[in-house]
Amino acid sequence: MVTSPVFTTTKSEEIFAAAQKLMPGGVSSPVRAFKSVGGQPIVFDRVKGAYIWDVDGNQYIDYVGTWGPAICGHAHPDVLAALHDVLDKGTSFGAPCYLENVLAEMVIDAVPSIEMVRFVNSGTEACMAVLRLMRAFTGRDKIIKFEGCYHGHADMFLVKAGSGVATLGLPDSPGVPKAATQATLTAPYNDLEAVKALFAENPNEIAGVILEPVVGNSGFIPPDAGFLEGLRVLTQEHGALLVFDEVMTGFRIAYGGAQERFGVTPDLTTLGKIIGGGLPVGAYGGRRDIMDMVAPAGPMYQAGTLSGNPLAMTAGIKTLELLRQPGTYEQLDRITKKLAEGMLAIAQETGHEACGGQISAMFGFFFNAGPVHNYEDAKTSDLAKFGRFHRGMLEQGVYLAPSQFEAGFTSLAHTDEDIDRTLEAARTVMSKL
Ligand code: KE4
Repeated sequence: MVTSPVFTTTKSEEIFAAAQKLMPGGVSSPVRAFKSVGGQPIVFDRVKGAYIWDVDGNQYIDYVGTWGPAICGHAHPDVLAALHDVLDKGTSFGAPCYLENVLAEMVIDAVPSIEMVRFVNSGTEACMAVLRLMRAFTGRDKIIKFEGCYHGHADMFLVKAGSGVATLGLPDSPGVPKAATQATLTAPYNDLEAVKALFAENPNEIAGVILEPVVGNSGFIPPDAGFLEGLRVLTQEHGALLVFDEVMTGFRIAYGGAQERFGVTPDLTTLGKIIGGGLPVGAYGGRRDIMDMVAPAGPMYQAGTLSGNPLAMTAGIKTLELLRQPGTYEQLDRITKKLAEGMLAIAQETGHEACGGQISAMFGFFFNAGPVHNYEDAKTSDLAKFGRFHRGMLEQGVYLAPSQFEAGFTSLAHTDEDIDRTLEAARTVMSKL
């Protein structure tokens, strides 16, 4: 582990200052601006395995993994080699390509709910499309989402959303017309009674319920025992669809996603991140009778110029091939458990209230006595302390998600030494927080 003798971010500062004149906030996505943790956003130069190098030459152990896709480690040699092999055949066809069949078959084989799948270019697109499909299939308009869950930035979902919306403390984004969100009902996560009440108040009007089966966008919040099962029963009782947004959890919580791990099969699932292996991909899929409504098989329209492009398919195929190797998820669970348990133990030893945990390669903790069952609980965390902790860890060569309302991600590239080094850094920082 080498960080520059004196932690300097001079080049990051120069580049970021120029970026702010060119792009709103200097970034291509808000959370990258470090608004909620303060300090100088880090400009990356290159990534490899579990590590990042910034433009000032500082090296970091990375627990963001480009927000999930780098689960096999950044710039995995097998993924890069596979891309090199197909690059000369072209980057986009805008026409059927055998590689789409290959990745589709892998997704269908892996994810319990998916009998047919449509590829798109981001998680946002996948969630937009699945919302339209829920409404098209049921003939109903209203949906239920959960406070603090994030399903991309489409208008209908920017209601008490998580991730960057929560990070920036935005009530609901300006520019979203009331008409776009008046059919979006919300309930606290893990609150089955609130969902029952919404169904009672809106009989035969709710197309479905969409949720993160393990929340990563309010910070890390797992489902309470019985919550997912309860939603499955409730939606069936009311002729509504159950949709798992597994853009973040898909192929991370288990090879078959949270639905495999928790044994609850939704009607529809959205995917993204990992299935693109670092290139832009999203997908939605589910029961064949529902997916048969999607154009041109059916009347529900959805399209995309770069959907299913050969490069993204190739990176996704190779990534899933690596993940389906025996022992993958045992390794991810072991290394992440060591990290999460170590962090909480150190917080306690150094006198800080903290709670959190991990499931497979997804983790998180709050500076909060806990327990944290939902977004309201998460918001009572000590955000200022999280900001100081984040800065301190950066200076120790550890890159954590720059927001209390994000989850952390490990990869197959993280070693025991990396975890030990991270915990040593956490002890140094927490003892001075
Ligand atoms: P994208 O449009 O960013 O590919 O996916 C949107 C999305 C949908 N559903 C879930 C559960 C998600 O976590 C996301 C995106 N996640 C954020 C991180 N919390 C992406 C990072 C960012 O917005 O910059």
